[in-house]
Amino acid sequence: MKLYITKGSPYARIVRVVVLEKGLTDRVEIISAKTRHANSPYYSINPSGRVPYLVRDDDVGLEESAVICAYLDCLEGKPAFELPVGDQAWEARRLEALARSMLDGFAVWGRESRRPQNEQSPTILLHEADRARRLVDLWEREIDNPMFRGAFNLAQITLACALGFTALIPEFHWRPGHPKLGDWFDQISAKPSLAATVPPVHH
Ligand SMILES: N[C@@H](CCC(=O)N[C@@H](CS)C(=O)NCC(=O)O)C(=O)O
Repeated sequence: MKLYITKGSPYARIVRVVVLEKGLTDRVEIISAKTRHANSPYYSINPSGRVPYLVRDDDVGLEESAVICAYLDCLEGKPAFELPVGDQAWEARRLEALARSMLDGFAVWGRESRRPQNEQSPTILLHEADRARRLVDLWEREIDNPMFRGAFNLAQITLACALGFTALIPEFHWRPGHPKLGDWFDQISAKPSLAATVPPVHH
């Protein structure tokens, strides 16, 4: 199988972490794609131009990190990232969605702040900075949830990749006032699958 990524994409990182956690490195070839570039050859592979994108062994392509993660998790019939049972399933879904919501905002902010200055929208930058501040305040409370202490799960992976992406938004200083979230992030970042997929930072 082929997994198209960019090294900076936090969504692709979520899938790369699952590939490592599931021990699938021999079955999944990781390929860097050229995204956001007129006439990129990648567009003939994935017309949406987005990463992550998994081309399965039967040549069918899959978009969406959550869909690709679920596919890879079930590939060898021993899922490790399935939802827990009962009420905990809703808690897992809620927290994964909340982490993804924050990540979606960070992604917009990061993209906007990397545009040439004369193309940046001050309105978008302010909107995303405000959203980010509200959400890290919320996460400072949510991080006490037992879901973030137990076995590695997709809510944890999504949150770790969201916070990891802030290295690419140097104007966002989220650590002050959020000591529990900072401690959690430092601890989880030591996991080999996260350490191996840290986004490169160019300033
Ligand atoms: N909801 C998608 C988001 C994927 C996404 O936004 N990828 C960005 C990189 S972080 C991308 O490929 N952008 C290229 C483009 O928009 O042309 C997922 O979870 O996989």
